[in-house]
Amino acid sequence: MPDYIGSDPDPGPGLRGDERTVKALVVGHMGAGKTTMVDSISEIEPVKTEEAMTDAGTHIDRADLPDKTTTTVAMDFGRVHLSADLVLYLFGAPGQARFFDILEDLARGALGALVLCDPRHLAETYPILEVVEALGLPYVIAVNEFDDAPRYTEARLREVMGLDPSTPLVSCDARQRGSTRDALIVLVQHLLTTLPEPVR
Ligand SMILES: Nc1nc2c(ncn2[C@@H]2O[C@H](COP(=O)(O)OP(=O)(O)O)[C@@H](O)[C@H]2O)c(=O)[nH]1
Ligand SMILES: [Mg+2]
Repeated sequence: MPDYIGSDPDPGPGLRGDERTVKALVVGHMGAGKTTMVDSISEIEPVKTEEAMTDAGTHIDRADLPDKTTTTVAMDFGRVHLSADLVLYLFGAPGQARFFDILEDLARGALGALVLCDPRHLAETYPILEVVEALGLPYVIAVNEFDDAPRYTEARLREVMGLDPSTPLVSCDARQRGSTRDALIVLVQHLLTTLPEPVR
């Protein structure tokens, strides 16, 4: 696949009428890097719905992220051209279990999902995988390689997350545009191989 994603960082906020659009989700547990990922790749100023985390939420949300002062309460939204006439709309969906109904709403019309996870909190990905699978969305796992996170072999990651051999697994640095682009290319390639041919 040609390296179109992100090749034109400034196509402007408007879209031409002849462009085709693909909707995909970026899902993952809280702190996995969803907002960071959408920020790193979007050609438009990403729409964020971050809210300051309140004391009331500290027992529910992750208390072990002392530097994290905001959390996504509805979604992140970004846009990136996959090619001159193919546009990917990215919806970052909140990871906390109490927002799963939002995830289900966001999944309408989505062709697939990038499931982002932090290797320090692999177990937090299970409930998200359950929802993504229940929604019937094809997905790719992207392990966000945080600096101080353990580096597992692919075999170990697959075993721990119980991944089907056909599910692509990539590692990425969500802060890096090129790395995010590579992960999204794997997702789109996966969608091309899993989605049925369009009816003519
Ligand atoms: N070192 C490192 N930090 C990251 C990476 N991705 C995200 N972060 C940081 O991890 C924190 C949580 O990321 P965020 O995008 O808000 O997670 P979200 O809850 O999934 O939207 C933020 O402070 C990010 O700056 C990464 O790849 N490497
Ligand atoms: Mg977020």
